Amino acid sequence: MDSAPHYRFYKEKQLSLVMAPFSGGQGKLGVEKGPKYMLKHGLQQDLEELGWKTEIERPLDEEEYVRKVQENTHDQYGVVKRPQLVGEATELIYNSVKSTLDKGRFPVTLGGDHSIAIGTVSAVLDKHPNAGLLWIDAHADINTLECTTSGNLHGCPVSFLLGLNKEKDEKLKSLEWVPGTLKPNKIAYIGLRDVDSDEKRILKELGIAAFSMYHVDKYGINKVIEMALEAIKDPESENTPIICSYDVDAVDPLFVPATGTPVRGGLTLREALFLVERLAETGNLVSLDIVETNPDLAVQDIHVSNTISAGCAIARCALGETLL
Ligand SMILES: [Mn+2]
Repeated sequence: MDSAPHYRFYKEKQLSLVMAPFSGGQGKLGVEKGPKYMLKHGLQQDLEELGWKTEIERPLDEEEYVRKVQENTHDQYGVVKRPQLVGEATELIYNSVKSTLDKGRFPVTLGGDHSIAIGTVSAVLDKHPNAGLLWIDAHADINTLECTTSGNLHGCPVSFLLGLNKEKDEKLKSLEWVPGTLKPNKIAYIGLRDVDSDEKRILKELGIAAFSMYHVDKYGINKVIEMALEAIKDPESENTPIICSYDVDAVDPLFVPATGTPVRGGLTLREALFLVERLAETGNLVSLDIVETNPDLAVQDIHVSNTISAGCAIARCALGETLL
């Protein structure tokens, strides 16, 4: 049986690893180290062995951005932390993913915190306006600037993608570039288990397809994936491009302990990998983010290798690795 996925939106098996070592969307330094740890784990070579020609893109300098995050004293909007920096960094990532797509290459963006998806998803939607977005996460990340209580923008990217923050203010100027064209019926969540009450209200009001761990338990992961794909599909075309933004905190902290906001009761490692194996099998995957690995949050060394190897396995499975 030949089950090798064929990635129908790409002529050739070429991909770019877009390094997004950005930590300014939240308060814990170390998440910027995720991309280089995944490379050190051999991700590029593993993807080459799966038949991909690979390149590395570095839209932002890790040290420069660590310094910018640490030195920041003025970049604040109400409770919202570092909106200018997040706007600047995500625009650099947006441009990098855009040029990757223009070259016919599959963008695999390694974070960094989840705010970087403001850039990646916007770029893919420019190229594939009818794409559906799967947001794999313990959290909904849909807080608006008005309802965020932590002020951390990694809890807000979906609200920007949906265009829910359109206020004009000098301090938000650097986020004005975000097109915000995602439609609520083009996003589905899988893995939710820690959703703020305002976020629950927004999900209900907008009628967004949200599959929590309750649904995974009730229906099983395969059925949940089918329902999520059905929810975001374009009725006009046979194949809907799929964007996958994968926060490793969707996976249970037993398997992925080194992440900024772990929540118990998550996906098993096999469910986490099956999810992307199944997406690869559709042939419709057009982009992938893997975010929120933070080696500095490991209490023991084994936590680093568990987390990083899980992140790399997610990438490999999304890009065609199969068990048989
Ligand atoms: Mn997230």
